[in-house]
Amino acid sequence: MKYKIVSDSASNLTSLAEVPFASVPLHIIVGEHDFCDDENLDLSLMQQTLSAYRGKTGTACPSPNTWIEAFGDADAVFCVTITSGLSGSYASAMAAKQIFEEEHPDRAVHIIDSLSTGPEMALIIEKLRSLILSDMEHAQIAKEMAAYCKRTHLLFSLASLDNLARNGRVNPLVAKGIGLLGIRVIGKASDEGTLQPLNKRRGDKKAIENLIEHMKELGYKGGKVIISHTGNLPCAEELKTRILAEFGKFNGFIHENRGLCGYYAEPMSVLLGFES
Ligand code: X90
Repeated sequence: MKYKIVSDSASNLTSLAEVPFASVPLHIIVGEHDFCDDENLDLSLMQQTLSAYRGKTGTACPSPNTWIEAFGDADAVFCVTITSGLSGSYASAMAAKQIFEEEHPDRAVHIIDSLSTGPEMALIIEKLRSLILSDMEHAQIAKEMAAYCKRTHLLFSLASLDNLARNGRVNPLVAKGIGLLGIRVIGKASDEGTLQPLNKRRGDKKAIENLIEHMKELGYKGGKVIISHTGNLPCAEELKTRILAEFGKFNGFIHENRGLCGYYAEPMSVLLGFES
């Protein structure tokens, strides 16, 4: 039986070891420029274009056809999307599943709404990968995944909420004043998959301490961690050091946000996915 994992580009992953994988790009639209969030995206060119541009910018989720192409000839597809609470990507994947399964009654598509983004999606994909490699049957994998997703979390420290507010993804009142004087909004992905602000802190040092407190509150006990950042490797490294000091280990990795997460988690922001 051929298995495949497919996610949209909000996962920040462009490849995966040992299990067939495809990333379906979202698009970042900056005036005339259409940045396709695939492995060829020039992140620094995108950020330069964004900071020089004064007009309206936005993003677009994949069409059902793009999803279907990515499903390919797999017998069982596991498809992980960015939260349905903030994007149409999940609805588009659901439409793709319906068409695909009608055309191929002997094949199955399991869609997982991450209710999150970035590093939490990457944790979900990593878990799928290990279950597929353990030769588990696909319906059983789907069950295991439903339980696993209850144990994964996303916290973030955002340096600006401008792009989120301008695109109607967060209340403009919450966005006010963030970005000035190094103010960070600390928050989490809510159970409904929306952005839930928790605290404000000035500077990365205080933001990191606050993130550690929230990790404890959410029941972190040394499970896997993935940190992603937008042009702020020092903060990601410092967070890793604090996790090591506080919990005795750092079981995970750091990587850079790609196009979609980098557009909304603006420069200097950090995202933190972990298991409880
Ligand atoms: O165009 C589209 O369909 C994509 C819209 C995506 C909107 C939200 C992206 C969030 C990226 C920002 C901070 C984390 C918030 C997480 C809440 C679930 C990262």
